[in-house]
Amino acid sequence: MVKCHFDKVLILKKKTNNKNEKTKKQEICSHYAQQGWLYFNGSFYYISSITKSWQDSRDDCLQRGAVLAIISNTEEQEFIRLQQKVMWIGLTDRETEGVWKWVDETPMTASFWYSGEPNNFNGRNEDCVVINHNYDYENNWNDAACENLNFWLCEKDM
Ligand code: MAN
Ligand code: CA
Repeated sequence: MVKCHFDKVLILKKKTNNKNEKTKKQEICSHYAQQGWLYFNGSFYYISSITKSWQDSRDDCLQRGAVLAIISNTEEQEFIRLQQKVMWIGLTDRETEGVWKWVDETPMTASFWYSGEPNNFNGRNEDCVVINHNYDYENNWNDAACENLNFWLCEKDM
């Protein structure tokens, strides 16, 4: 069975839970790990091996019972950029230009734009966000045309 490395908060929670609860969590974790999902800080992440448009990527995540990744803090951004892959995440301003919203309708609070982004490059309409290839930088988001084909990242809460 694949063991999952839980963060401190979960370990503390587990101590107060009964044994069944503990085993259940480990089983869920093992199940997802076997299907190639990565575990980080209370969520599972799925990195696609093919490329799709932003909307098709979004639909794929929904079919997996997940959403395109929602990045809430620096630790999560760090974990994601360390995957070293150009991937769609669940952020868009396609409803209202310049108003960035996550796919769960929450407004963008923390942001990690690469230098010069977002820029609607060359007057193109770039309404969807990818983790770009500047993995060495803490800030590496880029706004890109939603029709572009990219790998994508799904996220599912444990
Ligand atoms: C490409 C695209 C743009 C991006 C620029 C940065 O043209 O990925 O979205 O802003 O590169 O130079
Ligand atoms: Ca851009």
